Amino acid sequence: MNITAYFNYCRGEIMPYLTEEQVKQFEEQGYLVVENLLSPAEDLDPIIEEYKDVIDRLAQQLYTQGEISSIYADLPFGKRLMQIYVESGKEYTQYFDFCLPQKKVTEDTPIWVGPAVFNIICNKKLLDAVESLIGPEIYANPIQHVRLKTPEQLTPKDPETGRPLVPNASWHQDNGVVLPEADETDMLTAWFPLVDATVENGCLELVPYSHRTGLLQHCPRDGFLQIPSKLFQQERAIPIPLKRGGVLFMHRRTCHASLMNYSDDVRWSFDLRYNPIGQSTGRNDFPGFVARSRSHPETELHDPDRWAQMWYEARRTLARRKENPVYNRWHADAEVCA
Ligand SMILES: O=C(O)CCC(=O)C(=O)O
Ligand SMILES: [Fe+2]
Repeated sequence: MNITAYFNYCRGEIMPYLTEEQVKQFEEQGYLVVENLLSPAEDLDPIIEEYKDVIDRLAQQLYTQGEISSIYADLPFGKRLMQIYVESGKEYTQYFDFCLPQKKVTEDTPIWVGPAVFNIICNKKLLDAVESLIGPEIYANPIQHVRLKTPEQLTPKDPETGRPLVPNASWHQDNGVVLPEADETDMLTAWFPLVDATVENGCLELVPYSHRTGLLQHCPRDGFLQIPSKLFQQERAIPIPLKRGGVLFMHRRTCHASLMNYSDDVRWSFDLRYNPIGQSTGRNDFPGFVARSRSHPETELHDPDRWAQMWYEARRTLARRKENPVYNRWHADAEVCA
């Protein structure tokens, strides 16, 4: 639905959450920052509360295994996580993530699909804003992650390669990580921090208007994808610092990366994705769901337990499969990658 069609639709009974200017900025520049969309106390603190238990269980487990010398119960989440990483020399992102890895899924692959995570995916204010940008039939796309961006100098390194175990997101478009069948999916990224995201602790940076030049070639490098700098105007990049409560919306073709974390604490954020119902999510093996449907509200999922079960079922199915699905379409031997 384009803007005009959408605002005509809204002249009915449902009012758009975002203003016409905001929607226009998103369409023209490929991103939109909405400060204070979420309430830190009502919308974000329940997530932080839930993750306290998650990190507690991890700490107990590692302590029992002799990997760490204390469970660090008194430390806040970020400092506690760093203590665990530094002492064990390992990273545990997957333990906190609400998405499965693309490869090597086993029955024991950790995943955290708790009710506070489900609730934020279905958050009314978030969906109101999403509705203004992609229309009223909203599917929660299963490409969704927690990011625990650790301070540069404390991040454990791979003993063999010397590379940091928590990589920096290099320049990419989110469209570049889906299957080609989802290239025309109107996938919207909603990125928001659980702690204030600053230039110092590694907020995102992006290139306004970069969504207009189509899908760019990505190059596999060290197991990650990166768009060569000659293909876009990296010098036009702007940082997007964001306070708790703010949300950054990005078009699927907006070029973005994350800055280094030079602070002494973890930059903790969520990135969720949504697309209009019926379009390919680009990850067929992962479960999405109808988050909002004005035409068929009875198809909406409201049960956090059912959602968690769907992920456990997907994990079981993937663990039994011999071949891994391949989501990458990019090759390092492409000329532009040289
Ligand atoms: O948070 C990050 O560092 C990377 C996030 C990202 O690339 C995204 O949300 O699409
Ligand atoms: Fe991204």
